[in-house]
Amino acid sequence: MVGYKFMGKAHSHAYRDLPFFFDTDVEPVLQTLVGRNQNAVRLAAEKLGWLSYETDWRRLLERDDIDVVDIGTPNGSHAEIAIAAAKAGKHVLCEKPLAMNTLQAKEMWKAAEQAGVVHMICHNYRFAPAVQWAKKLIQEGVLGDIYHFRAQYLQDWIMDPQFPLVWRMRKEVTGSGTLGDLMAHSIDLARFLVGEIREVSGLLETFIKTRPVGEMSGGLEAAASGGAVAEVDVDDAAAALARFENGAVGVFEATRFAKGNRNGNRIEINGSKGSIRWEMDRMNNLELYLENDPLGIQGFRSITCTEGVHPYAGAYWPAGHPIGYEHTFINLMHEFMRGISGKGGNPSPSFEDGYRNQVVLEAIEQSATAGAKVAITY
Ligand code: 4PW
Repeated sequence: MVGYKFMGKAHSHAYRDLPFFFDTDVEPVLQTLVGRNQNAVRLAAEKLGWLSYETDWRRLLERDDIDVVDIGTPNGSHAEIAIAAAKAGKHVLCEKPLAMNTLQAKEMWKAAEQAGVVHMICHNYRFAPAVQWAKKLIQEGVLGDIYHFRAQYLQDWIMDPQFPLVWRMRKEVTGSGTLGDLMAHSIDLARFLVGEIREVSGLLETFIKTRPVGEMSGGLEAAASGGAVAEVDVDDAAAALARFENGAVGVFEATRFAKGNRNGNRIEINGSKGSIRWEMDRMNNLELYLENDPLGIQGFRSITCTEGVHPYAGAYWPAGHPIGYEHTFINLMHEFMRGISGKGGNPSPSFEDGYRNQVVLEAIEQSATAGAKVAITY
């Protein structure tokens, strides 16, 4: 695993807990954790349960005892690590967004395919049982024809103008701001639940133009490093309108400036026969409205997706006992391990999904710059 902060912790935990809940032919061994700062990576390796640590990811590639490379680094280094790992015959899991641009993303996908390794991008939210259940209902036609997809991904952690300019706000390291960090998840949910997007109109805004330079100090906390101030060159907020190939329309909103919304990841889908709503704050619940319910008792019902029948839910606790954010990663890693064990082909979301997602992100950016809608071609 390369990287040991927020995502490094989430992934390490998922690998450790995976065999606890799922029977699997392939069991993860937490072999080596990689980070540039020797002291910090040593401490992280101890805390997160890794057998050893390294300061250069390239050393992993020569080793026969490494089968998988998991990339939880800032976005700018994803492509180099993933391509080298795939060429060395390692299966690769990579954090989102897959790359800095579509060119890199395609190279990553092609390199993984050509090497014949298993590849996945870490869009964990689609692994909430309620989201998987929504997919099943849509596939079975329960909602009828889909007209609308609506998504909001709202956070508020950088609203203080003194909040430092960390890597998530530096274009050369991150590619984009809320667009790639947050809206990428909504695009993944849209593609998973509704289908491919064929056209977008985008809008990007940066509210705070300069910030003191600093580093992440924890999950989403930061510390300023000296008095320097620098320009913010990524978006603080992003919005997009979309047309899907199946005729549905989409409205997407992502921001780090929605006071009170800590990790407000929400979707609503409206079809000819019903609607669904899901939000991360109540991740085990799926709201469902069906037009065929008898008059007088029609309304959104809240399905608690903690029964054995709900995807992944049965692997954890007896019916009715909820799971959380960390379990979305465990479910994803379970699919990754199944892929490695040769079951069910390459799992989704794959690097191809990451590439297609990146195409949409790039089109939104182009549209925002040009002030015109952009057609999507893959
Ligand atoms: O899933 C989210 C992200 O993609 C996380 O909750 C935080 O915000 C960390 O990065 C983004």
